[in-house]
Amino acid sequence: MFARVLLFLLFYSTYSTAATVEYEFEIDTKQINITGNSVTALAIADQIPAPTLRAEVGDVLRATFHNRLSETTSVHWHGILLPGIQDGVPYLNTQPIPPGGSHTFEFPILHAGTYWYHSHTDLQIQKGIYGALVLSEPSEESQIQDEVVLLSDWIDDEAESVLHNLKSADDFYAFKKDAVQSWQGVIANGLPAIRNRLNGSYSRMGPMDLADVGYDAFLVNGAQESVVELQDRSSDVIKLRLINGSTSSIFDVEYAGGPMQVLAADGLDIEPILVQRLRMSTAETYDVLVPIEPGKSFELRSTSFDGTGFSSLYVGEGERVAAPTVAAPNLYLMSHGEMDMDMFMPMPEMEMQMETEDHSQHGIDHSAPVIAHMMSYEDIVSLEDTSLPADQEWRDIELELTGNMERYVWSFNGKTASEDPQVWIRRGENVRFHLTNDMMMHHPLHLHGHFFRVVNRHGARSPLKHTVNVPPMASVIIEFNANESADWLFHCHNQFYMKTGMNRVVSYEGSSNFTPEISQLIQPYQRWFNLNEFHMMSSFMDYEFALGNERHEIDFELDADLSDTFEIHLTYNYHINRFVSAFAGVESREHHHEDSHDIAITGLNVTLPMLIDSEWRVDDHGDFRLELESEIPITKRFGFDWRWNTDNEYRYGVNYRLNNRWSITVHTDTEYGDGIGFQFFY
Ligand SMILES: [Cu+2]
Repeated sequence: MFARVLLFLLFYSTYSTAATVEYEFEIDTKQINITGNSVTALAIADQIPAPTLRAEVGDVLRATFHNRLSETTSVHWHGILLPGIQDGVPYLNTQPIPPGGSHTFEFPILHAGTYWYHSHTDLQIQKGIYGALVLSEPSEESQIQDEVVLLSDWIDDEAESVLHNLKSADDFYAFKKDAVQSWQGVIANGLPAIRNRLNGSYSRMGPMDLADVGYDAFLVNGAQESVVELQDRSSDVIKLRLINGSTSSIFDVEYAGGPMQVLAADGLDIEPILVQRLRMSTAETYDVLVPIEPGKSFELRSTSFDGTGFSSLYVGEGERVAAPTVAAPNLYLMSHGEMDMDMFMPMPEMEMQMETEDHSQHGIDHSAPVIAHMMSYEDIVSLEDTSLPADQEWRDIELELTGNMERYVWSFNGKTASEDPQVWIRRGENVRFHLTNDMMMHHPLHLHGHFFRVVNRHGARSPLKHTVNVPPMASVIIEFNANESADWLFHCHNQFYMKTGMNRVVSYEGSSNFTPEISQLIQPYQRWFNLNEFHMMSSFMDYEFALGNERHEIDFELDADLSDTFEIHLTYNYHINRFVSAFAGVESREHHHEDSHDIAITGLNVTLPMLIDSEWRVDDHGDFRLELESEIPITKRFGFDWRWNTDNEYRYGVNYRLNNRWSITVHTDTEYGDGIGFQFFY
């Protein structure tokens, strides 16, 4: 009875205090200086991150944005349930905000939790358009201080040129990050590393790296180092609302003051768990309680999981206590099939944790085991039964997470969004996505407008989330109640994977508004990329040009010496899959006035085991030729490359890399002889 009265009061108070919470902001450029260079970023209300928006369940949030940029923009509300038209995906749900234009979002707040909002246009998240969204229950009044911790990644380069660089060379940033996977490194790591490399190459997988972009900095609340000042409260803990608002980073988060008690995942409360080091994938949120101590300043360190850097948040003022340094992973010893599993603290450490004094009613329960490093979702337990309605039909959808690292094209089931834009579901179904990652990169996948169950060993109490990471070579099952209508995006939240094809529109039969015209409009603004590579040698020059999208590519190659020999190729290539492309074109050549011809050519390019590129071609005289080539990184800077064909023509030589783009090269060639010079690409 008492509970019922309380419930009534709660409801009544919700009802009576319901308000319209209004925000009004401008979106404009902003000069910022993270690395020592002043660069132009994008900001909401002149702030990076954008202001934290707060509202209570039962409120109506009304937010107006004025676009002062010279490009369109948009605002998406990540992780919350709201009417589709307010979801903010340009063209699909909400019209983009044109330059000089404005847009007002207005929607009721249906549930509490930690969420965020960000641009869904191009790569604008990378330039600063993201902020926290904190929703609370109206009755919530806490003695515990509550702080937003918004993690992100920063690079001075234009986001578009980062994408171009990733398209140009699959290891473009490996050099910057000092993560070139050379044979010197393989051998230094002994037999397991050699076996790894040989196995990987044999199955045609390039050397493993965890992150593609070499960032200049990692940020917490907009800076590499931030401080939370403690308020004068009675509690000996503080609540941190962790948000991974990065563009393409995954963080390992650790607190210097002891294990964190994780209270909520992706905004929803879970059975509290103690975690020493918490892996946060792109776009996830976690609420944690951490202990505080007067006179101490504990570090919360968020390390990019490729080990290239971290941000530091100091909680409290006083004697600084650093969090441990997370050792950079040894990529040579990481096998392609390695699974990420949660690791528990060994017993002695657990006992140590248990010895610490017991905390007050708001404190942290130290009798529970501590997860040393939480990397999967197996230990997350929902507070309630999350089973889907038993009387609904099931629909199973297989989505393989596929891609081509070399060409930097990402897809589901081998098809980019432009080739296969839609997944169909029906209202009133239980929809189950079987997500299988065939690749060696992590894919944090996000479904708009729904919470889904991440099926784990806790069965009926599998947790609900809006973003789920699928690690390399792993499978994850998610399922949700199809209780919405129209169209919602499902995509990889790594913005570079998303913008190169890894997204789908989930459409409800009968209410979808998705048309081929909209499909065209929501495609990435840039689908065609060009690559130019020059060899300027003492004995010859070679120029290669490629212009390609996900599937089609025009290739041009000219090599010539300074007198009487040249060769020109012009071909059209159709990329069938990651390993095979078909081509047709022309070759024109003149060799020392003797051997000259103009021929039509056609054939296949096939990536062979050991990562050898092969070209199988016939010409219009019926002559067959097989050409093989590959590149072998000997050290970080030295590389060896070779090509040979069945006409017994060959070229081989060594390169010394000066930086990402420039190398000094020494080569010998059957047609042109020996030479020394430069190699350059852009
Ligand atoms: Cu998002």
